[in-house]
Amino acid sequence: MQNLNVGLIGGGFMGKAHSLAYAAMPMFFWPAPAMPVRKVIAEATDELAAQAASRFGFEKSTSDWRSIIDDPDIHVVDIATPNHLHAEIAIAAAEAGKHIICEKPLARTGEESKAMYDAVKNTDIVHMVAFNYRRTPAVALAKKYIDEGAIGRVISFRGTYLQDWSADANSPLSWRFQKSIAGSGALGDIGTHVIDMARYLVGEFTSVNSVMSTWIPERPLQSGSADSLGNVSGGEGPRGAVDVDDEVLTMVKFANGAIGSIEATRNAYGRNNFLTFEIHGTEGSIVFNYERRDELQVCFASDPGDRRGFRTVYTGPAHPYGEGLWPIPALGIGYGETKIIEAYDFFKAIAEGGSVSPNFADGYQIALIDDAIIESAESGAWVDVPRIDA
Ligand code: NAI
Ligand code: SOE
Repeated sequence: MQNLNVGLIGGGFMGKAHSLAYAAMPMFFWPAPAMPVRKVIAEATDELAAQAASRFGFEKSTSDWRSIIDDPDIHVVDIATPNHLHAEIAIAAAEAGKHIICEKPLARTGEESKAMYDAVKNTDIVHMVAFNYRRTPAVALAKKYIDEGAIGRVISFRGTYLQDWSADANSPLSWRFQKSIAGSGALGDIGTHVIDMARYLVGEFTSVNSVMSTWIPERPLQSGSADSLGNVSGGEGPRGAVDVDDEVLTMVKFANGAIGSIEATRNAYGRNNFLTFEIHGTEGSIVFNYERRDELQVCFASDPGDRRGFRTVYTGPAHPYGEGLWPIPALGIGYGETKIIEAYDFFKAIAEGGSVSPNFADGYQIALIDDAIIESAESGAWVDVPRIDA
C-alpha cells in the first residue's frame, strides 16, 4: 500500500474536516487504497500554521503555500482556503503535476473555473471538487434507485438548501458575503451543493430562470482570519457592505426533459442544514433531507393502491459505502463520514490510476450554471446554460 503525502492549504472549518478524513479513512475503509500522510499544512501566518499542524496532526507547517507546490515529496495538494485562492493554487499545483482536491465551489466564476479545468485536462492528475453531500449513503442510494429505473423516468426535481446562520443582521461580515473573495453568496456557497445533487441524480441543465435577493446589505466587520459563521455580535463597531446574494431561487429545465426548482438561503430561521430534494418519476418518488441523513423516503406506483405511500429506508451495511461504515443500519453517520468517504474515493482514484466525480469538469459546469442563474436574475429572462466540452 503506497503512502501519499498531503499538503493541505487552509486550516479552518474544512482544514479540520479534511484532516479528520485523512486520519480516519484507513480506519473505516480497510485495506485503504493508499495511506494519506499528513505532511505539511499551510495557513495565513506562521503562528496559525504551527497551531494547525499540532492540532490536525501534520508533520510540518508553513505560511507560504507555494512551498507545498515546490516540494517534490508532496503528492496531493488539498485546497481548503476561501474561494478566491482556489484558482491560483490549483493551477500552480497542476503545473507541478500534483493530484488536487479542491473545496467547493471550484472558483468564483465560470472563467476562473475554466482556467482550472484547462490546467488539469489532458493530464494524469486526479482532480476532485469537494461536493461531499452526494457521498451521503442515502443520496448514493437514491442514485441507485434512479439508475435501476425504480421510479421510472424522472420528471421533476425540487431541491433546497436552507440555513439560518446569517439570518441575524448582526451576524458578521464573513468572507462569504464579499464578492471579491466568495464570487457569489448563497448561490455559490450552498446552492452549488444542490446543483451538484441535481446533476448527479437527474442530469445536465439546459436553461434556468432565476431570482436573487440580498436581504441584509451590511454587516459588522469580523476580526481574525477564521470565519465566525454566524457568531452574532452586539452589532457595535464598523460595518461593511454585502455585495452578494442572500437568497436564490431558480427554475430549471433539464436536458432529459425533466423540470425543477432550486432554492438556497442562509436566512431561513429554524432551518439548519436543510439540504433536501424531492424527485418525482413516472413510477415513484424519492425524498431526502440531510437533517435526517440516514433515511431515504421512497414511494412506488407499483405498490397496491391501498398500501401506497412513503416508506423509510435506513441506510446501513447493505447500502453504498456500507462496507466501511457502521455495522448496523441507523447507527448514524455524520458530516465527518461524508468527508471520509470523499477521501476514500479520491485516494482510490489515485491508487488505481483512474478518475473521480465530481471533478474539475463538474465544478466548471456548475460554475457555468451559476453564471447563467446570475444572468437570469439580472435580466428576468430564461438563460441557456452552455455545456462544456469534457
Ligand atoms: P474558513 O474561513 O473556516 O477557513 C479558511 C482558512 O484558510 C482560514 O483559517 C484562513 O486563515 C486560511 N487561509 C486564508 N488565506 C490563506 C493563505 N494564503 N494560505 C493558507 N491559508 C490561508 O473557511 P472554510 O469554511 O474552511 O471554507 C474553506 C473552503 O471550503 C471554501 O471554499 C468553502 O466554500 C468550502 N467549504 C466547503 C464545505 C463543504 O461542505 N464541502 C463546508 C465549508 C466550507
Ligand atoms: C456555510 O453556509 C457552509 O459552511 C457552506 O460553506 C458549506 O458548503 C456547507 O456544507 C455548510 O455550510
